[in-house]
Amino acid sequence: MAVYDKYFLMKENDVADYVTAKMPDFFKTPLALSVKEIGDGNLNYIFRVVNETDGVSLIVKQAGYTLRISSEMQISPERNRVESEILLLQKKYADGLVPDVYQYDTVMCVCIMEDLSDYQLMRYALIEHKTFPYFAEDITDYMVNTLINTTDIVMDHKAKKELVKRFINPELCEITEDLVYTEPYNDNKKRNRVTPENLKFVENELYNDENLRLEAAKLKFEFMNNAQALLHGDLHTGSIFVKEKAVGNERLTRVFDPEFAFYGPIGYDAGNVIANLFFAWHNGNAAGKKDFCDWILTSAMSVIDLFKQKFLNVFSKNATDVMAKTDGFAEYYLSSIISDTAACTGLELIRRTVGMAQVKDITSIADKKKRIEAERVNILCAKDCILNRCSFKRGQDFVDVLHRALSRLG
Ligand code: SR1
Ligand code: MG
Repeated sequence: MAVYDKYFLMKENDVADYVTAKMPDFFKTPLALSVKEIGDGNLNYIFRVVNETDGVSLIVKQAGYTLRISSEMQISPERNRVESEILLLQKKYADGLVPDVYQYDTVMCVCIMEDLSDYQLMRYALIEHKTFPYFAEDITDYMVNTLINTTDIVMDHKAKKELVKRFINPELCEITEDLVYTEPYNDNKKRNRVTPENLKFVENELYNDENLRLEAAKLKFEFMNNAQALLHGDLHTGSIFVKEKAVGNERLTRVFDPEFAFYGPIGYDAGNVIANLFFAWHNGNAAGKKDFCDWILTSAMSVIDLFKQKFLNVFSKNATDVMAKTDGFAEYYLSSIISDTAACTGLELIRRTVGMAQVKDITSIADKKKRIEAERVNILCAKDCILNRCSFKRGQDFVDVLHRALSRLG
């Protein structure tokens, strides 16, 4: 039997042997393992392994040296270790909201984890215009518990610095620094993908707007230097599973894929959630799904308002830092998170509209005119979020900004 003491990138027909060697007691005999590669993300290979005898299954996730999205992009597969350790840590803070990790292997860069195939990827569910009434509750539980509990507000400062060190994640951060905080404002690596009919609009509104570029530059250095909390780092709707009906007391929302995790500004995670709800709104709007669009906006508003409410609760229960407990500090700290959230909503809206990694919610809008308009609204809305970030205080402000952009386009 192979010992797997040297890395190689597995193909479907390598995985059954690997799993049998690594987890000999997981499956009952007789073994009839079927393996299918089901990944459709930008980076890794995901194998679903099912024992056809009784339907018991698991997921094998392996990182390669090059990315799926581009063989020219090389990144250490060590990201698999980051992801596995983060999921184990997050289970402590947000049990039931992340997949269980069974084991990980730092030689083969593999994580073996719970199969969540009875859930649906949230982005795809939203493209089918399904609604999830519990989403705002669940995602704010996840955000508040994983974020504030890893800050200096709650943690012993030396223990927190150990986590900063352990999850420094420079290569994955560099992708974000390039794709989110740099290229959308100048196309310096010529990797942007702009819809031809919007080229002039993008040049005027993004590439030639010096004021916007200055604000994006300030935010980039905030991202790189504000080690506030242990972020998910890529909290879009393609990193979230959802289902409509729970079995037993399971949660309807599960957050996975935290390989971009590092210590950064909390608003980065929160802004990703809001922007990706807006993408789904555009998809629903283009299809004339009014109820769906209303639900999206109500959810975006609730995400902000519930986050604020829960944040203050956890703060008052868990804060340990003596100075942080000073009257008024929690509100001051939270208000800067909400401004960062507005800014990061804007950054995500822009980068998914003109950058290298786009989202199906927008690219699958078949009506050309509607897609062009959706892209323009994203850009106008994003600029408002970035340039006026300090005026964002509550959920309603995040709904108003989308309406302002829609009315500016006429
Ligand atoms: C090169 S990776 C492109 C994008 O995919 C990931 O999900 C991140 O969002 C990253 O920016
Ligand atoms: Mg991902």
